[in-house]
Amino acid sequence: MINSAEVAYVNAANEGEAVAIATGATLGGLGGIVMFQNSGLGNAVSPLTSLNWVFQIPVLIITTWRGQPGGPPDEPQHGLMGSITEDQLKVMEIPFERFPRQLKEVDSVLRSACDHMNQTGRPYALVMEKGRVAPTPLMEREKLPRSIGGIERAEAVPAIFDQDEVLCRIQASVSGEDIVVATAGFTGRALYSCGDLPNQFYMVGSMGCVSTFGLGLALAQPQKRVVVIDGDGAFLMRLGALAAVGGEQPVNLLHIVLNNGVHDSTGSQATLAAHVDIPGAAVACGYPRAIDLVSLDRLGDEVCGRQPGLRLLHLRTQPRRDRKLLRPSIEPAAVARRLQGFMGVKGRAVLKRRGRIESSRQHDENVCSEGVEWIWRGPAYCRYCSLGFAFLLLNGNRSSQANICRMLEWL
Ligand SMILES: Cc1ncc(C[n+]2csc(CCOP(=O)(O)OP(=O)(O)O)c2C)c(N)n1
Repeated sequence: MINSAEVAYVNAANEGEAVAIATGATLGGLGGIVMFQNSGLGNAVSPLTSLNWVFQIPVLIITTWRGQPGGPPDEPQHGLMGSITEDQLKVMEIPFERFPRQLKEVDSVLRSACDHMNQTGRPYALVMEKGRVAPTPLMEREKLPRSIGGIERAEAVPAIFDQDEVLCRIQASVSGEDIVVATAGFTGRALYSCGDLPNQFYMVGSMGCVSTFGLGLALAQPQKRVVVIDGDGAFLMRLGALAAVGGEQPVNLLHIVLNNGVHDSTGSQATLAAHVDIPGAAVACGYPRAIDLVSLDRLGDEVCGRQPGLRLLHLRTQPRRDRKLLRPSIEPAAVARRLQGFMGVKGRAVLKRRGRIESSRQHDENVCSEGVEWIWRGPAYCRYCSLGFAFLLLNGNRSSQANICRMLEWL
């Protein structure tokens, strides 16, 4: 799968982030599959229980079975996890079966998986015993060039904004075509209070997964921009997410971090943000640009400007005075279906063969979304225009294309 040109393989630093990316991709219309060693099943529990289950967004999980009882001898660290792998899946209400032993079994296994995912909207797992797949050399993946951007530091003393004002400004500044995803706790509820819209997604749990979920959505929906609103506590909870997002550099993702220095939603305990350079961390993880914002007007400009290029906006906000925020009256699963309707995605589980190659072919008219002429030259991946596996060549010259695309990021 990692080598396949038909699969958009995304690397994650943590199994939970992998689940969140695949979940965003599934919601956006691609079939999300997650592969990991069973040692990492625990890392995936938060999104599996409070994102997939709640919003009814299925992913297919392929987990190895190290430490399988009765299986070949294994290392001590796999013993307990090996013996509880099946129970963990059962407790999370994730049906599973063994990973197929022979090619001829694959169709029926996938049929059971798809039937379950389509009927329930929830994940299905394949548990892979040792020796089920043959070793295969991995192809070298194209490496992204180091980011050429940088950090824009606040020249003035950073203002401390009111969260409601910030969220309502973001809502007013996005285009009607953008998708807005808000992190767990007060942020989603406050965005809902600014106005409930079909392009909005309120995370209710899976703290720390908002940017990776947004990454999956952004990859699945290259024509739309995804605006992710994060909290400092959530951002710090899964710092590995930065590396996953920075590794892909989706040009249609805008990551906004509202830093109030506390876990406001759960009693205002301090986060560790006071000694963390949030924009610096983003740029260190591959974000081309990160900005410390000191004015709401600049926020509006940044949000409504349609400059391509992954960027992070960092704002300081006050802990809330009004703590009696309404919870969305719309159920999470209905929010997910509504967003799918907004994106024109049908059905819940879309485990059909549709990867970036197909989505990039939407651009097969010699003009990329940024208006640059290009020539289809077979499968590869343009990092600059987020056109999926389209390898862009301008006048047959790869580097001039890359430069033009880079310039476009800065327009
Ligand atoms: C894995 C996980 N741990 C804890 C929680 C409970 N929780 C929900 S929101 C929240 C605080 C989030 O803090 P932050 O991101 O700084 O946002 P703020 O509450 O300040 O708006 C916590 C701890 C959760 N939903 N998931």
